[in-house]
Amino acid sequence: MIHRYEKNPVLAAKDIPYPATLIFNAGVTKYAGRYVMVFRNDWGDWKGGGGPAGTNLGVAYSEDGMTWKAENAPCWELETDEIRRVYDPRLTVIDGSLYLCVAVDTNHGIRGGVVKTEDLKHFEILSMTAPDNRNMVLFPEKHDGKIMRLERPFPVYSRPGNEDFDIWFSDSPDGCYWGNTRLVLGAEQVPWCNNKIGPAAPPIKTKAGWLALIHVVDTEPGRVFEGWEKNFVWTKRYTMGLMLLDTDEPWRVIGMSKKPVMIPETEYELTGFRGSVIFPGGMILEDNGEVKIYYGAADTVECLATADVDELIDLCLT
Ligand code: BMA
Repeated sequence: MIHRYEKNPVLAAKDIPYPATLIFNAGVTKYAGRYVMVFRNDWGDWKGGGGPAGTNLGVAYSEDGMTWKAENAPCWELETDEIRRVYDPRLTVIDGSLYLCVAVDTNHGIRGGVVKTEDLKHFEILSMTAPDNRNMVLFPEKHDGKIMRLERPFPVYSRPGNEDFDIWFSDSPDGCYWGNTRLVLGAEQVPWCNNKIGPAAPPIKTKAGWLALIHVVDTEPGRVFEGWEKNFVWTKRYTMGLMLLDTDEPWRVIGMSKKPVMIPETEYELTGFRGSVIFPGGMILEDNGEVKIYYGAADTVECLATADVDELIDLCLT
């Protein structure tokens, strides 16, 4: 039902005309007549087990969503006395304006940033959540005049298990002030999850409701995956799931895939900085009903898969 693009990955370090090592977890949308991708670039000697020299965001453009060309320089690198880096961008166009949600590592925790840009050169941070929160995505339409988002705070003291992190909803009149916060989906509601879940790509509007990708994490005692980090044993598997949200009350789940929609299987998903990771960040619905899904694979390269929108909806409802 999900078809991996035969020329995967669509973007990798070799395609980037500046220092680049891990190219992954991109946001993708259509903006100003083109496909636009903003990707995460962790550069430095990762394969030797060293740490990152830095993380920046880069931009690539495409005419068909399959063949991408990166710009000559990174588009955004944010480092201040307090902020260490921005990463894992998700893109949404609302009323003709381009927004990014980013994860922001700070000296006092991980925060979710909502950012507006017109040209992908200048970035205005509209708001940042309190820590810890990330994996935020915006809906492409306002509801009752409000911008809507899904987000994934990560409470460490108050959940009984190990990283039982859930998906939440909130909305805002302006992108600055957020409220109306509601639980959308608990990690325990996803049958194949025994760790955490998070929003993946910004939802797309369908006749059946808002179709939203999620990432779902599972672990098993003794199961270890490929990883490049020295002195760190990587044990988590990241799979892809789907949920369907009510059109008028988008915090209400009306359907969900009962099994993973995509599991790491190919060499480029199993092998890399962190093997067995599929981390979707972009989803585009084409006029003919094809859905393009963009995902980071093994935290190392950016990949594409396609599916039929009606089949994805069926997966949520059966
Ligand atoms: C999450 C984030 C993502 C990453 C994933 C798998 O916690 O750090 O950026 O892709 O882990 O390593």
